[in-house]
Order: sequence, then C-alpha cells, then structure tokens
Amino acid sequence: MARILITSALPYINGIKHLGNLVGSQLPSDAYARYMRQRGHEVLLICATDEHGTPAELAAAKAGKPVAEFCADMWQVQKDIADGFRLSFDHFGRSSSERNHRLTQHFAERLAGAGLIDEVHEKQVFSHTDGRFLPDRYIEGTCPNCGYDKARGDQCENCTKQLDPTDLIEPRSAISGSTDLEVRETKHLYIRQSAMRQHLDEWIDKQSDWPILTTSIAKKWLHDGDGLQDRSITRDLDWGIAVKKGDKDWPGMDGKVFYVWFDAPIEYIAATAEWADANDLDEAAWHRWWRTDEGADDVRYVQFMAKDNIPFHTLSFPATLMGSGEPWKMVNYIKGFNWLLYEGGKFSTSQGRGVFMNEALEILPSDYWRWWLLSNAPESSDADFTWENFQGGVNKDLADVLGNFVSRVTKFCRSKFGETVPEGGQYGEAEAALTAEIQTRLIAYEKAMEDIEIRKATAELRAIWVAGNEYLQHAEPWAKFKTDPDAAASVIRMALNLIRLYAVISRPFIPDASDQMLAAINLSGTESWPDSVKAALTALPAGHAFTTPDVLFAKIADEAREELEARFAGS
Ligand code: B3M
Ligand code: ZN
Repeated sequence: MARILITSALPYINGIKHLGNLVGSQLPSDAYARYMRQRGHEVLLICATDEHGTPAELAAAKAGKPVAEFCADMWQVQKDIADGFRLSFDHFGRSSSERNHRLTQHFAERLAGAGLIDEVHEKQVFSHTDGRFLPDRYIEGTCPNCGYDKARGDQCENCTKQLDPTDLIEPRSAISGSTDLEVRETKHLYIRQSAMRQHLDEWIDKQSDWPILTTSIAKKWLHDGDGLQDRSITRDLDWGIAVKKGDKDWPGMDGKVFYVWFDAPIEYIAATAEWADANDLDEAAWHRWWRTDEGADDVRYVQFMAKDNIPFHTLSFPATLMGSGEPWKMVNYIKGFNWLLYEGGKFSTSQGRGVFMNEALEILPSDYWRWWLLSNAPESSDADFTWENFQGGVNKDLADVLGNFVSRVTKFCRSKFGETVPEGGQYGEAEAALTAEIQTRLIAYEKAMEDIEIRKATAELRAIWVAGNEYLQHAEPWAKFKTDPDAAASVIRMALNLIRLYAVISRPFIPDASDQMLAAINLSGTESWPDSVKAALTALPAGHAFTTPDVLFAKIADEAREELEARFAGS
C-alpha cells in the first residue's frame, strides 16, 4: 500500500468555473484519487479556493459585498458545485484560512532569514482620497496610444498596449474616481528566484518521468531571455495575508499583503492542516504528508493543473519550499493540461460563452459530464467541446453501450428467470475468450491510470464495455432461451457478473452510475479493485437476488441538443 498526496490547482474565487477549468485540474484529480483509493492505497486529495488578489476585490465590489463576505459565500457555492460533480476532496479549504496566514508568514520569515528576500524601493501611485497605494490596474485614464478613455494602468483594453500607470493621460483612481494622485516611493519584497536557479534546474533535471508539457514550460522559464527573474511577492491591497515575518511586523511593509501567487500554493499545505483540524487530528497527522523528516519521504505527491499554472508549480512554489531550508515534501509528478475549447473558440466568462459548472448540473447529472470531459481530456493537445460531440459521446458510450447492456440483461433475466441470478448451463469458449480479452484490457487500463493517461484509460474502459455487448450479441440468450434455456441461463449469469465488474471498474469516472449498478445487483460497498477478472466474474453466484435498475443513461435528442446550442451561443 502506498501513500499518495494529490492536489488540484485551486479554483479562483471570483466566480463559478466553466467546464474547461473543471477538466483542467479538479475532475482528473478526482478520477485519479478514486482509482488509487479503490486499489487500496492511502490517498489524500486536497483542494481549496484561491481567494486573494485584485480579481477577488473587483468581483466583490461588483457584487456589492465586502470581500470577506463575498469569498465566504463564493466558497460555499463552489463547494456545493464540487459536491454536485462528486469531487471526492478529503478537504476543500480556503486560502484565506488562519492556517494559511500563519504558514505564509512563516515561509516569508524563513526566506528572509536565508537571505532570499530583497527589499526594493519603487515608485508607485498613491491616492490621497482612497488613502492607499493603487495597484496598476486600479488606475484608469486615457491611453496615450489610441486615446481610449478607460485604459488601465497595466494595459489598454482597446489597443492592447502594455502601459505603466504614469503613461496614462489624466489618470484617476478606479476605486473612487479621484484625480488627487501622487507618485510616491514605496517598498516591495522580491524573492530572489535567480539565486535559486541552479538548484531548480538540477531538481527539474532529476524528474525524468515528467510529461514533456511540464518540463518544457519549466525549462523555458529557466533559460529564455534573462532567465528566471526575481519576483515581487507583495502588493498594495487590503484583502490578503499581511506582510509579516512570522508573527513579527515587517518594518516599512504596513498595509501591504503578500501577492496571491505567493500564498496560493502554500495553501496546499495549509489546507492539509485544515483537514487535520477539521477531523480533530494532531499536527503529526498532516506533517506525515508534508514533512520529509516526519514520514512524507514515503509519500508520492502528484499535482494536477492547467498549463498556464505550470511555471508557478515548477519554479515559484519549489523556490519557496527549497528556500525555506526546511524539509518540506516536493512534488513528485505534475500533470498539466492543455485547453478545452468551446465550439472551436475560447470559453469566456465575461461574454458568457460556454458552459459553466452550475449550468451543466442543471442540464444533466454529473456522470454525463464526467464521462465526456474525461474521455476527451485535453492531454496531448487542446480539445473541443461541441454539443454535437457531447451528444455523440453520451448517446454512444453511455446510453447505447453501457446503459443498454445493463438494461437488456436485467430486463431479460427478470422476464425469463425472475430477479435472481439463474443457474444451469456451463461456461465455454466464448466466456473464456471474453474473460481473456477483458483481462488484457484491464491491465492496459490500469497502466494508463498509473501513468495518468486519462483518455487512454477511458478508451480501454469503453472497449471493455463494448466487449460485453459483443459477447451478448453473439451469445444471443433471447434466441437460445427457446431451445436451450440452460445455455441462456449461463450467458445471463456471465452478463450479470459483468455488470458488477463494470460497476467497480467504471467507478473512478462515473461514480453515481456505479452506485446504481451495485445497488441493483445487491452488492453495494464491494468496490475494491479486482485482482483477476476471472475471479471477479464469479462474484454473483446462481440464486443471488437483484433488482432491475431504472435507465442508467438517457439519450440526448437532436432537438434538445439544438436548443442547448442556441442557449449557450453567448452574446
Ligand atoms: N487560482 C488558477 C486559476 O484560477 C489559480 C491556481 C492556483 S494553484 C495554487 O487560473
Ligand atoms: Zn489604447
């Protein structure tokens, strides 16, 4: 039995995430965790909301709520949706937790102690009316390049030119509209990533099994241009983790908070501590996942994320951990994802283009989405969600292949033999061939899950469903029943056992359908992974009672698909 720590990138708090976000980290992390649990490993799956930074402040202002209240409400919304998708997080934390405040300040103190923090004096815009320094995007004015009058201090939205706040004509505060601004000297903290470049480079070179997508992005940041830059880790915001050294004040840093990308990955650790707190466990309980001097050496730590998050996880966060000089667990494997497109274009939150997680659950139950998204996960390249693809995948794989198999077998059995596994007849060559084929495919499926090749895994699983259908097609129990009821009985006995096997091995992807199938055949709770297919196919002996389940998966009709296409076309 191994111990596996799994983290999903933390969904940002500013709004409900779309299906592209879901398939880029949370959903595959869940399928992987479920699989590893079924195999008997000790798994800890951690996620949380990422709550700090400017976008959280802006979203709260837009919602007309104080930011703390906005984040608390939005955490609950995201938590409920995660439950709706059956994401089996052991803990879904918050980066604004007390644990994360303390840990983030602790890391800052350690990094400063190791000489890895520079205090840099910079000029920045101060607003007298607002009584604070303004982050670049909180300053608005006229673009010197195109004359657009709502350009932001970091960029003009109209002509896309990158700007400095001092470039703006007639600058004003985006908070109050005040023009009473002044450029003042202020101080920010920079983490000396450049000093850790060689260390990071060597560490990445050791990760020979990482996917190319992950290492190539890390190497690009390490070596392109001027190489790894020192990064500012502080911001002038109200909402965030106060800049302190441990619990001591940091001179000259009053009113500043840590940059959101500094504290967010630390929340992986803090959320594990939150998990221990929530379960009345002691410090050792979470240390054994994170401190290599307290047992975490034996842990395999796997991270899931979309590709734009990779630099922060291959460089910035490791720099924080290494720089602390403490024995923190470093990641063993990073699984990165490309983009999911929506009907050939981008999902867009601002334009309402695409399908958002809450909407998806209102349309169809989670298994439909889980299956389609995971069997089309954007692993080696971008993937495209279209309603037509979605309809095709659902109707074919789930309704025609799996759902139909379960319903034909149970209904036929009920009408001819009653709702118990029939006795009589003998297994022969067809059953031996089927068992052998499924065994081979199951091994390939397992290998794909070990390697976190999600699409490959779903392809093998689908092929295992198809094999059962083909077996039934050839064995024709409905025809045999008329001449040789015993032969029909043995086919149905095999088929009912296949339902149980399908319920168990499909569970990482479609947990609700798995529950339904196991309940129908009266074997709820028997979900541990089969050692051998042959043995697994004897779980239901003759005489075992079952109930005929409702339709597992309904087909999506053409009219329904067209309606959805129109509804989600965006504005
Ligand atoms: N919140 C990703 C995002 O929202 C970011 C991930 C943090 S992981 C520590 O795009
Ligand atoms: Zn412009």
